[in-house]
Amino acid sequence: MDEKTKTIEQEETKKGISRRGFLGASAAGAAGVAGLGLTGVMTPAQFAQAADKARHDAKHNVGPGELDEYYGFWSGGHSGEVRILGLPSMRELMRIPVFNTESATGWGLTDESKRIKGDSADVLCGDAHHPHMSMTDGRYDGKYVFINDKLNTRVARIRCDVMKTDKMLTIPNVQAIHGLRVQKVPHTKYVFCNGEFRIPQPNDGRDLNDPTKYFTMFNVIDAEKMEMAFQVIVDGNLDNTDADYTGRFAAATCYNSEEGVTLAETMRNERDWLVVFDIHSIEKAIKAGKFQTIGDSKVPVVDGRKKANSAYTKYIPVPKSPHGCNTSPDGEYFVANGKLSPTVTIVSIKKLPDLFAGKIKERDAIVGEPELGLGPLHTAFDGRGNAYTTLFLDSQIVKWDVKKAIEAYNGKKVNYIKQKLDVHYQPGHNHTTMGETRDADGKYLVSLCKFSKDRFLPTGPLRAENDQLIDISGEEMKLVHDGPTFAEPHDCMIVHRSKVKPKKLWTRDDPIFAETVAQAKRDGVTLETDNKVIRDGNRVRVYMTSIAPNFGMTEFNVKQGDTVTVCITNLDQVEDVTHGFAMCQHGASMEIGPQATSSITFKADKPGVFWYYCHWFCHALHMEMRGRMIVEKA
Ligand code: K7E
Ligand code: CUA
Repeated sequence: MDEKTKTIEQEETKKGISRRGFLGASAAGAAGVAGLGLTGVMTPAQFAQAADKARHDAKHNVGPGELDEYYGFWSGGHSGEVRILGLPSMRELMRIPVFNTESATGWGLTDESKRIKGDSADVLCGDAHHPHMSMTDGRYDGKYVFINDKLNTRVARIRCDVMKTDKMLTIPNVQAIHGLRVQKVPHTKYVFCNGEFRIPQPNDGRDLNDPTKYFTMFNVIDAEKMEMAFQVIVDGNLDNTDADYTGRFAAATCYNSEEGVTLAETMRNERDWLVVFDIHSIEKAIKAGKFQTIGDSKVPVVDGRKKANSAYTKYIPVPKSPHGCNTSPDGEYFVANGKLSPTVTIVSIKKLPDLFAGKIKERDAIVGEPELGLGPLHTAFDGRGNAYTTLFLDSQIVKWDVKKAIEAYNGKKVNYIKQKLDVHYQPGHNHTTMGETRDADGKYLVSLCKFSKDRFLPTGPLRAENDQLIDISGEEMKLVHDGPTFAEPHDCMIVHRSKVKPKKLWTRDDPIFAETVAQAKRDGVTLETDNKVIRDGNRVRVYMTSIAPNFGMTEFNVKQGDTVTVCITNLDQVEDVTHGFAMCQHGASMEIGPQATSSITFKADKPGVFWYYCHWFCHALHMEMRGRMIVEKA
């Protein structure tokens, strides 16, 4: 958009007649009429029905220019990224590169992103499963979203004020971080995440063919520092996890209690476990110095295996290879989803102190085990006492009444199943609006379906998946939207827009580029005013400003073989005016947001003239925003 359009829009906004508002109102009006189907003659009953449908559709319709009520943070599975969707429109608003490498923003290419990636700067792919927002007193606080990388055993943090990844950590001595959740109460001091695969310890070539010596661990990260706090050795393979609303307990589903290596070996037992961790007693032990370390790692490790009979863990037997682990928003229950069993298991969190005190047995903590259908994977809640479980094999969401399921377990003849809704097809995770917090509001449920089959135009052998939006505000679940997505959202979380406060511009002292600013200072460069080339042996640092439609420097000279760092400070103060820097033939490309400083380093290994240009549309003269790098023969 050019300056003129911007000014017109600003003027209109001041007068309260912006095009946005106008478009929104007229579109909603048109949709209303179309929905009523005012063609031909209708009976009063048909008319009432059409009016009802129109009202229903309008409720979920977000017209052009209108804003959504919720932000959804979607994991991008093996694409490695996180996506922001608006709900209920299900429009994709933004992509946040995390474990992937991304061309438009330069994520994984810029010096800043490499510093954030740290020891995994050279790793270019990942598998993002579980995005979860930090909380204070069991409520989203809008600060961070944490996400795991199963593929390379990492956890990353996204800062929600700028919607960029700001920290990344490789977890030591485990392989494949899967389940991830945050401590809900008193606040997110810790991020809990599961090491899934069992490996030799340390994994340095010893015990290769002796799986009896392998183990994995439950991992606890200091959320603010993004450093390891401690690890807990466990039996079996950890799958998903969640935390309670007292701050004392976390739980994890755990399969392969057989500790087998082949598929047949891992499925022998009728029951595996929900492992409960007593975070307080682990903290106490570590404070008292009662821990070990593994290999080169300095992270405190405690032994929470069954045979260690510790105060740290309890293994509650649940059927069979359980998958999802979900805490009810009233703080009463952990629900373990049966996967290979048609049941979910309800564990009373109130009974856990007695279990840890030795007053009751493991199975006594279970208060319900309703049979729901085939392949229960994940459960979500509406804050009104109902739970919604995905049935992978049945391709359904089952809505059930938690209290009645508990009554049935106690022998009462009641029907706890309220409705089964077909989804399309094979759902994995589901998630309700605000459903993993005390603020569960029961408005929408998203079903992340692994296959779309016939729901969209075919796109060759590889097809979109299908994220379906379901209205759960009434007695009945109603499917209101099909949303194609690229590989492969495992999970999402949905937060009311009032909880998220994104910035419009970068602040000059942002920690994401603090190290780049410090280097400029060492070079005697004032980033906001200087356009300078600093030579330091065969390392060359090129500092320039950008302000639409100009780079501060239209040419610079280097020598063949130089390592060149281009550092750009975007002086534009206009919202939404991002510049880019792309250097032809050098694989270098990055975003420079308004008021940000970004830098990228590459080798000038060929003599010649190389144009650089701005690749984020910024101005009517955007095409002209460019310059030459002149590389002299060595
Ligand atoms: Cu695919 Cu949570 Cu990794 Cu279930 S997970 S489906
Ligand atoms: Cu600057 Cu396009």
